[in-house]
Amino acid sequence: MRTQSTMNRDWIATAATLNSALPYLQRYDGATVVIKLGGHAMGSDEGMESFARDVTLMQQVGVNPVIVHGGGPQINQMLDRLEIKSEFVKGKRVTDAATVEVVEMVLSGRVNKRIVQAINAAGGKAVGLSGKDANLMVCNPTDPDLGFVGTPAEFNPDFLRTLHAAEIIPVIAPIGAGRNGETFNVNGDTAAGAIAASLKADRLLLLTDVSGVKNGAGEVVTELTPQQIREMTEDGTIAGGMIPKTETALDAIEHGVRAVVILDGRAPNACLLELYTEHGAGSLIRP
Ligand code: X2W
Repeated sequence: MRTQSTMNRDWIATAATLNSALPYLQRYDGATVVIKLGGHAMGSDEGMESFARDVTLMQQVGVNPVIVHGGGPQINQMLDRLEIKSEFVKGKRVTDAATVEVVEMVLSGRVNKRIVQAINAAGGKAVGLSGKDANLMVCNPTDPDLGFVGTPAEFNPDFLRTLHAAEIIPVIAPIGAGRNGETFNVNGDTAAGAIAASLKADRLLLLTDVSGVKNGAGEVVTELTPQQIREMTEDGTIAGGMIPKTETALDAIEHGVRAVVILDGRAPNACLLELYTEHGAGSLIRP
C-alpha cells in the first residue's frame, strides 16, 4: 500500500519546478523555436533520448519546434570507411561529387532517422526531411573551389507552418536542392540560421559542445548584443570554431530572428533549462 510518506522531497521539488515555470510556459506558448543539433552534441543514446523528450515536451506545451541537425563527425567516419579524403576550408567541407553522395546518405539517412525515431519514441510526431523536400532550402553554389557546397537562397516556411498546425515536428538535414538538379552540402549552422530567418523564429538555439561565448577570462558571457560580438571578434576574443556560430547568430538576427542562444547540447535538459528557467543556459544574443 502506498502512503503519503512515499511523497518524498523530490516530488515536492518537481511540483515547485513546474509551478515556477508558468511564466516561461506562457511566454513561449505559440513561439517558433529552431534548434540546431550539431554532430558533436549527439553522442550517447541517453543524451539523444533526453533531447527527444525535451523537444516533445516543448511541443506539448505549445512551442513549435523545428530541428535542423548537423553530422560532421558522422560524415567523417563514413568517408574514412570508404577511404575518401576530405578537407575543410574556412569551416566548410570541400565537397566533390563522390563526397556529396556520402554526405546526403549520412545526413538524410542514419543521422536524420536517429533523431526522428528518438522523438517518436518519446511520444512526439516527428517527420524527417531535407532541404530538397517541398523545396525547403533551394541553394546557390557557395564558391566553385568548394564544389557542391551550397548557400541557402529560397525557402518554404509555409510548409513548416502546415506541419506545425498538424503538431508535427520537422527534423531537417542540411542538404539543399540545386536549381539544375544538383545536391548541395550546407553547413549545419548556416542551414539552421537561414531556416530560422525564413520563419522569423522567436529563438534559434545552437546546441554545440562548448558552453557558450567566452570572454577574455574564459568565462561564459550570458547576454551579448550583436555590437559586442563584433567587438569581441575584432579583438580576437571570439576565435576559431566559435566564429561560424556567432556569424550565424548575427545573420539570423539581422534577418528577423528575435534571439539566438549558443549553448552546450550535451548538458542535461539544455533546451528546457534555457527556455523554462530564470537561469537560462549558454550565451543569449539579441539586439
Ligand atoms: C557540413 C554538414 C554537416 C555539419 C559537413 O560536410 O560536415 C559543410 O561543411 P555539424 O555537426 O553541425 O558540424 N557541411 C558544407 O555541418 O555538421
